Amino acid sequence: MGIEQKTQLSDDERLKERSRHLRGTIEDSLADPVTGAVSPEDAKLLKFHGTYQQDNRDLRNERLRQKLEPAYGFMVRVRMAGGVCTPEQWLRLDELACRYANRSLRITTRQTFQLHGVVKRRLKATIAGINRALLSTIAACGDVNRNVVCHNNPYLSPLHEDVYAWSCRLSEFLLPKTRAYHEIWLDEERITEPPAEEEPLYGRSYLPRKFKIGIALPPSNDIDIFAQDLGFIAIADKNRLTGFNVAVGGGMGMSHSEPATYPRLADVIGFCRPEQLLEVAEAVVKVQRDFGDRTNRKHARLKYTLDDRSLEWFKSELEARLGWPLQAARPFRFKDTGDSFGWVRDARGRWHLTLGILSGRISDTPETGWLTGLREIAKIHDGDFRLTTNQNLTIAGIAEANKRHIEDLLESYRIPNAVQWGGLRRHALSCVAFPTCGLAMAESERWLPHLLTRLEPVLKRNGLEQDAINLRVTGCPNGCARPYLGEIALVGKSLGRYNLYLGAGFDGGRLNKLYREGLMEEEVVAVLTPLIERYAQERRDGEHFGDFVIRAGYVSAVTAGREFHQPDPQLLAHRS
Ligand code: SRM
Ligand code: SF4
Repeated sequence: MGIEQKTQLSDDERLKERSRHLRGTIEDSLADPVTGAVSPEDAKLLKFHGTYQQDNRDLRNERLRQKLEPAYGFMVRVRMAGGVCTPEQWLRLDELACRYANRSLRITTRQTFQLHGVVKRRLKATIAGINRALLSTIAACGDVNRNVVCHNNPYLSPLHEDVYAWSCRLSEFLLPKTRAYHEIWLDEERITEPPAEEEPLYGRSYLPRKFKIGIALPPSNDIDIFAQDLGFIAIADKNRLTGFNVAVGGGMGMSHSEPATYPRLADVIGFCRPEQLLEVAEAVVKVQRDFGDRTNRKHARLKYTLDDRSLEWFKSELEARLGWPLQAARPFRFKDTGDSFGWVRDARGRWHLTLGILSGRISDTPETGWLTGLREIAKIHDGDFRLTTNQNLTIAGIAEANKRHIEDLLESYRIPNAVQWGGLRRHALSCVAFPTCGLAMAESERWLPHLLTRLEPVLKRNGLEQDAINLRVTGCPNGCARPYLGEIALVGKSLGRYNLYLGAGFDGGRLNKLYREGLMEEEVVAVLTPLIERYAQERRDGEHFGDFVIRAGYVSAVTAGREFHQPDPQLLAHRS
């Protein structure tokens, strides 16, 4: 870190540095009975422990009016590499969700669970309970490597299995080493002055910002490899893993009207052998640790380090640290970013069922018994559960003898079969947003069902009901449902208003472009209807919606993150 950077360190950097490896005053904050909140500094440190302080935004104004403090609750995020858990772990999480949270499990876009609405006095019991289930929450959030995501069903072939095993190794390898987590949540003996070497990789200040890694297995790009800070693309020869292409510098987050912030897709910089994967990951993390911007958190992700210093610089810095050059990247091709639903049988005769769960929300409603139904399935299932980064779920490794029983349970609890859904619904993602997300500007998860109900008839009228079009909705521009990779994306601007983006690649290889600003639901439907009609009439054989809107001149193709906010010549021509 240069002297100049050191003197201008952001407040968060100073906090991390003096936090004694993430201890801060969290224990005092938790013990304070006067408030349901923790101190602002501890709220920041808690993220590294896998939990966010939030307040119920539906109640915020009313509580303010009544001069009450906000209805604080904590979101707890589980770290679960590759999104895999056993039936016993499922049952334990379900129990914690019902006892301490809001009776719901939420599958995230990074293949894990979140619990919402845990009050402060229950937080320790919740996190300890997750650990008792042999899961953890450490490093699920914070300026460290987060949950490593990976293609979801390792049983499908030995290759899938290999790739999953690497995601687990990576996740373990990059874990913070601080004992703070064990002291605070698991009652391990306290260290008053932790030694500097407690955190050999991350040091006292951890990373400048969050860091995300994923492993993809072509032709599926279900994990959106190009949205990761660091992506590994598995390369195989005759179903045997030969190594990984290395992709760096992806990220989605941006702010409206701040062109210095933008989504960016990762660049493929070379290839490494499987046994080199951990070394490469460590070196990439260290380059970002040492060169990432610690003065401005809005400019601190790896994507900006790369764009500021150049890809060539990054590659040579990386190779200098490795002491060997990456090999030339190997050819690969992605087909799509979606999940395949329904039943599949593997070579060993075990069954796998992928269920579509709108926005990943598992709770009981008058229509569907998602939570209870899956609980009953977990009680009899002898395989495991695999979450997808598209917020869906595979019940994996079902024994032949159990298949019928599971089918009956799905039917009794009216759990829908996504095979019968339309193509848009099957490819829809939305972030959490209201009422828990403190950054939401508009509804997302709660709006998606309404939006689908409005758009599906338009698609049906045009004979496109079964066509796969990927739709992403978020309540703000931070990009939690990776909206800038949606062929159609709606990004919240203010309550009830959204920016409409069009034209991402169906294979996850191209960003979309702003088409209209500040639309209300009616306007979204009105603007999309003629585009959908034209697509139905004029599309070429196999042409995806995202490609069509570019060929038809609605938006220009974005070829680099830095171009994302540039005025669109197509749009200007369209308007004049
Ligand atoms: Fe996210 C912040 C939810 C995946 C980019 N994200 C948040 C917070 C914690 C809001 C906050 O900081 O107070 C949200 C909590 C909402 C709630 O009530 O639960 C939140 N993010 C989510 C989840 C749950 C969305 C979902 O509906 O599934 C996803 C949890 C993933 C996980 O299990 O780890 C989630 N977030 C993502 C992704 C997608 C991904 O990683 O593949 C992105 C875009 C990729 C990226 O990181 O660039 C993403 N979240 C952000 C950002 C913008 C970061 C940036 O570089 O600008 C923020 C805001 C921030 O960090 O300042 C954010
Ligand atoms: Fe919240 Fe915005 Fe992320 Fe949605 S995209 S969960 S509104 S931070």
